[in-house]
Amino acid sequence: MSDLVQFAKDNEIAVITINNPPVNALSPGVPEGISEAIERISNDPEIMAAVLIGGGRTFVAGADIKEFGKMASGKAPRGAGMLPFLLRVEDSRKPIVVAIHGTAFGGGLELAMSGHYRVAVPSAQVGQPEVKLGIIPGAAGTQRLPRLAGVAAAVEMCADGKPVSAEKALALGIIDKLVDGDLLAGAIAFAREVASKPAPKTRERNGKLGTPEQNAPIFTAARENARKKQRGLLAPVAAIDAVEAATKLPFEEGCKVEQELFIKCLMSDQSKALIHVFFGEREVAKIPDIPKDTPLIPVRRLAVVGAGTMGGGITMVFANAGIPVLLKEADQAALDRGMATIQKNYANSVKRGRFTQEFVDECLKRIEPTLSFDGFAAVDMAIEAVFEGMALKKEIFAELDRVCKPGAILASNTSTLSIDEIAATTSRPESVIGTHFFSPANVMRLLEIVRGKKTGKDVIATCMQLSKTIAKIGVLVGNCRGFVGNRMFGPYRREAQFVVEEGASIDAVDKALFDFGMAMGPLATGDLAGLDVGWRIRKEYKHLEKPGVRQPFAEDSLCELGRFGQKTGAGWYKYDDQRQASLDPVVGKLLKEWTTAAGISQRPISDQEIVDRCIYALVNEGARILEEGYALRAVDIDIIYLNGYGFPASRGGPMWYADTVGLKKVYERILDFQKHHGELWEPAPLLKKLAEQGKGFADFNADHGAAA
Ligand code: 3H9
Repeated sequence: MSDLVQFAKDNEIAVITINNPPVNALSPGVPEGISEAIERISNDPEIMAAVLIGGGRTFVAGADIKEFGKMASGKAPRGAGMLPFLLRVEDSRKPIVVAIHGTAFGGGLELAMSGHYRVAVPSAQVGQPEVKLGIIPGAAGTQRLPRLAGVAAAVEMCADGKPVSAEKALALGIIDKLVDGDLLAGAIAFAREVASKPAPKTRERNGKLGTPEQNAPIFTAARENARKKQRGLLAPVAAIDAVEAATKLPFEEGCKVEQELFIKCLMSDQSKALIHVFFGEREVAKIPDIPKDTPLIPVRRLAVVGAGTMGGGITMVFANAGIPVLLKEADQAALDRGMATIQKNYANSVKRGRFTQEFVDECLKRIEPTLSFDGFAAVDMAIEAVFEGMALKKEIFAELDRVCKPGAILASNTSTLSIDEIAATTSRPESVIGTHFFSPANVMRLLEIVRGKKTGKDVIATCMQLSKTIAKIGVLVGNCRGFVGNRMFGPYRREAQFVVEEGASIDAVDKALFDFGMAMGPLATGDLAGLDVGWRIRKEYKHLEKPGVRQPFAEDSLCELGRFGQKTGAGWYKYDDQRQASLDPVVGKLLKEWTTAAGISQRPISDQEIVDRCIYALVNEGARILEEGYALRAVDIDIIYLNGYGFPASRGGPMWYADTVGLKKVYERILDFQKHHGELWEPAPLLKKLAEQGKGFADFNADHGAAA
C-alpha cells in the first residue's frame, strides 16, 4: 500500500487514514492508496464497514494544486482519472463513513461525497473553493453536491467558493452527523450502526435536484450575481453551468459537461494567474535570509501614536485581534475625534452584520485613549501614525526611544519617508521598522513591512508573523521612496493624467482600466484617496524633478482650485451628498484651456493605449524595483498590487501580467512610448535584459539583498 495511506482494523471496521502532510492533498499516490484499501475491504469477509479519515491537522484540503500546472501543459492527466476512482469508492458494497476534521475542500469534499456517510467535528469546514483558483470542481463536485445539499446551496458553494461550517453542512444534508469528542471513535461507532445497512450512493440520490420551474430563478439569480460580483471571471459562470447540467442530465452525462468546463477553465490564463496568486500569498512570507525558527518578540501590548484616519484604523486592527492598544494623541479634541470615528466605524460594522455588538464591546475595552507617553514603557511595540512629515516623525521617534523599554519594536506607518533616516534619530535602529498600512487600515489586507538597513531579523520576523495575527498579508519591502506600491503608483497615475492631457476623456480613462479589471479607474481612485496627498508630496520633492522632463499638471491645477477629490465634493469628478460621482463640465473646459496654454495637441486615444500606458508604467517601475532589490521577487510586487491597489487577481498582478503578454512585446511597446513621449519611458534595464533573453520576471532570482 502507498506510504500516503494507512490501513488498520478495529474488529469488523476498517480504518483508512490518509497521511499526506501538510493538508492531505490528493497528490499522486493518495487515490491509489485509497483504491487499494477499498479492494482489501471488499476481499476481507470480516470487515463490515470502513472509516476514511485524514491524519494530522485536516481531512483532504483538495487536489494537489501543484499538479495543475502539469495538467495544463499535458504532463499529467487532466482530472478525469479522479472520476473512476471516486466511482470505485462509491461502488464499495461495504459502507464507507468519511470522518471530517479541519477542511474538506475541493477534491476533499468530492471524495467525502463519494463515501456513503459523512460525520464531522463541529469545527470542520467543507467547501468547493475551486473558483478561487479559476477552475471548477473537476471530480463530480458539481454533480454530487446538488444531490446532497439541493440546487440553491450547491450553486452558491460552487460559484462563490465560500466554505460552510459543519453545522451548516449538517443542516444542508452534506454531513450526516456531528461528532463531539474523539472523531475516530465517533466515526467507528457510527460505522457499526450502519454496517449492516445498504450503502447509499450519492449519485443515485436525485430527490433534491428540483424541477426546471424551481431551478430557473436560482440559475438566473446566480448568473446575475456572478456578473456583478465576479466581474469578468470565467470559472463562476462555468460552475453555474455545470450545476445546471446536474439538474438536466443523468449523472454520467453531467460529469462529461463538468469535465469539459473544468478543462476549459484549467487551460485559461485566469486559472494560471489565480494559482500563481495562491502560491504567491504563501511565498511572500518566506524571507531567504531570515530562518523560519528566528525567535519572535512577543507582542502583547501595543501603542499607537496618532488617532487620525490611519492611527484609528491601525488601533482597530490590533484591538480586533485581541491585542490591547494605548492610543495617544497630542490634544484632547483630536483624541475625542479619533475615538468618535473608531466608535462610528465599529457601529457601522455591527449594522452591516460584520461584527456582533458583544465583539465590538470587547474591542473597545481594549483601546485606552491617552494624551501622554506614560504607559509606553509597558508596550512591546509602538506604531507611529502621525501626519506624513519627517520633522514630526523624528520628534516622535526621539520620544519613543526615550520612553519605550529596550527590545520594544518602534514602527513608523509612513508611506514614503525613509525608515533609515527615522531610525537614525534613535539609539536603537535595529528596533526600527516601517509598517505601511493601507487606507482604510481596518479593511485593506496589505501591509508593506519596510526593512531598514539596520532593522533586526527578529523585528522583521515578528512583524511578518504579526501580519498574520491581524489578518493582513505582510510583504517585506526595501527602503526606497514610496517603497514598492506607491513608487509604482506614481508612474501609473502620471500616465493616467498624461492621456487626459493629450485628449482622452476622464471617464474613458477610468472605464478602460476598470474594464481591464482594476477595482477602480486611476482618476476616481485619486479622488477617493485625496488629490492633495500627491500634490503635497510633489511640492516637497519638486527639487528632484529633472528640468525639461515633462510632468503632469492637471491634478495639481485642480488642487490649486481646492478640488481635492471626494472630501471637498469635487476633484476630477463632482460628487453629490451620497458621494455619487458625475462628470463636471467645468473640468472639461479647464482642461481645454490648460492644455491649449501648454501647447499640448489633442488626439483620439484608444482604450488599448490607455491601458498599455498605465499598466506598462507599473511594469517598468516594478522591473527597476526588482533589479534594485527593493522587492524580493516579482511575485511580491504582484501580491502588493492585488491587495493594496485593486489590481485584478485574475491577471495575477502587474509582473505576472507582463510575463503573460510576453516581455519582448512589453519591451517593444515601451520603446515605442519612449520614442513618442521621451525619457520617462526609458525601459528598465532588467526588462530589456529579460526580453532579449526570452525570459520572464518569474525567471528572475535576485542574487542580492533581501529587500535591504
Ligand atoms: C481541487 O481540489 C480540484 C478538484 O475539483 C479536483 C479536480 C480534478 N495543494 O494555506 P496554508 C500547501 S482544487 C497543494 O499555509 P493553512 C500550501 O501551499 C483545490 N498544496 O495552511 C502551504 O505550503 P507551504 C481545492 C497545498 O492552515 C501548505 O500547504 N482546495 C494545498 O493556513 C500549508 O497551507 C483548495 O483550494 C493544495 N490543495 O490553510 C484549498 N493546500 O508551507 C487550498 C495547501 O510550502 N488550501 N497547500 O507554503 C487552503 O485553502 C489552505 O491551505 C487550507 C489550510 C485552508 C487548507
